[in-house]
Amino acid sequence: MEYIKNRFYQKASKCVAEYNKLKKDHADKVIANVTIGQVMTGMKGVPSLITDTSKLDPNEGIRFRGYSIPELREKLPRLNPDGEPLPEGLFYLMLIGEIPTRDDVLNISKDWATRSYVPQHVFDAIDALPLTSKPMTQFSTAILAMATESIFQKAYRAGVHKKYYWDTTYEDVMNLIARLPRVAAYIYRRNFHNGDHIEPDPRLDWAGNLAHMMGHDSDEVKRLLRLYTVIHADHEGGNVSAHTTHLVGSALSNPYYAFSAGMLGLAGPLHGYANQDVIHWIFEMIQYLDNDDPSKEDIAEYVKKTLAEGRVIPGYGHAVLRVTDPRFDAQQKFAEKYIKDDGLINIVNRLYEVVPPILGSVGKIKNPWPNVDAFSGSLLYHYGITEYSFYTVLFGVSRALGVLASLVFDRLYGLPIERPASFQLHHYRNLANEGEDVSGC
Ligand code: CMX
Repeated sequence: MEYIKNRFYQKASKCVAEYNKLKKDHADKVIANVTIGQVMTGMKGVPSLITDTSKLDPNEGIRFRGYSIPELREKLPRLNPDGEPLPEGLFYLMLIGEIPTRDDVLNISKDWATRSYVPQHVFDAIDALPLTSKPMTQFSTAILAMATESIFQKAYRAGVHKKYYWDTTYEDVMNLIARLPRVAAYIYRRNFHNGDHIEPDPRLDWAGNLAHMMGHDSDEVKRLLRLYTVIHADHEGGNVSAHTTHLVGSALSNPYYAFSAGMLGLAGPLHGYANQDVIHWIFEMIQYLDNDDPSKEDIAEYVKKTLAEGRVIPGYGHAVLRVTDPRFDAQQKFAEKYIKDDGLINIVNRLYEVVPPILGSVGKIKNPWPNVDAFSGSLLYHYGITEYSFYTVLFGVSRALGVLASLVFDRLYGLPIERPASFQLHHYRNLANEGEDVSGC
């Protein structure tokens, strides 16, 4: 589908001109001050990245190329009038900046289907790991094993001019995205269905095929995975999975290396792993209370117990958001529309009433509201995908869309190797005029 690539190049070339002009004419313009507090809290709010695919507003949530999640659900093409938009359409939007036509979206589906072949050695690499290795270990390993296929790496070795790096990166990105559902489903079937694998159906869309290969072939699961892969696709550039992919990519590591590293960041409990932790924690609570329909009072008791143990409440809080995550809202609305009276979803809804006031009363927690992970597991669980240690892999399949679209931009802009400054603690101490260094740090 050369026309998608050409359209991207035509649109994005204008951005390259703008990037070059800013760099040339305004390099010395001061845009922010950095505080010691920001250094000590993970560089929160320090403007230092360029990411065109999406922007996160603390009080409104994510916008993909200016469109909120409700707007995307209305505007992006879908297969059936009452279905969910296809993630292919969101990818097009993030890459090209325009809402695609239905034909554009179907063409990407077809393109990805033709690119989806996964070499046998990737499956062999997965199979070489013990079944006790976590699904995210298997996922990241498989992506790394696929680096043998990198067209960018071959072109680089062959001495291609740097102005063409974006082109082979685009090819790697399209191939990698196309292959991820097959890899994810392989891990799922290996771990939870005795290695009884299901071949892809090239007539299906990307997310529909994922549901099919996982063995959850119903229209309901396909609809859910389309929603799921749209809302998890991107969250601007500073989150750990996006930033890691960008950072590793900035060394001109190939897209497989960069994305494999990004997935290891997603696997952390403060990031994507929270989607499995939420379900694990709820089951722990049910067991502790010996009650699978706990009252708000019971839940409050368990939330306080968790906090007293110095643990976090998974699915709550956010580094940027200061309101309920619109991705949580979208999933809650989906549940209201399609699901009647599910025990786990009832608990998730009750948690939403109980947790924020308790977290708010702690004082130090900047955002007491739920994030995307607070809801996602209960929906998957409802539809029979109960193996929650796998949930972060699904997050990862979706996250590929945003972070890899961004990697193509990185290469087109020719963004340099990333290299922030680090200092010893005493440097900050001196800047703060804290007097004599007695600690020796
Ligand atoms: N439960 C208990 N304590 C929490 C908390 C929560 N849900 N959220 C924040 N806090 C604590 C922090 O651990 C921190 O404590 P210390 O000062 O003792 O270190 C304090 O409140 C201040 O943190 P913050 O500035 O409000 O939040 P951060 O930006 O540091 O962290 C996040 C953000 C998401 C890591 C944090 O809210 C958290 O750990 N949440 C639970 C895990 C989770 O749901 N992660 C998924 C996020 C979405 C995603 O990436 O998928």
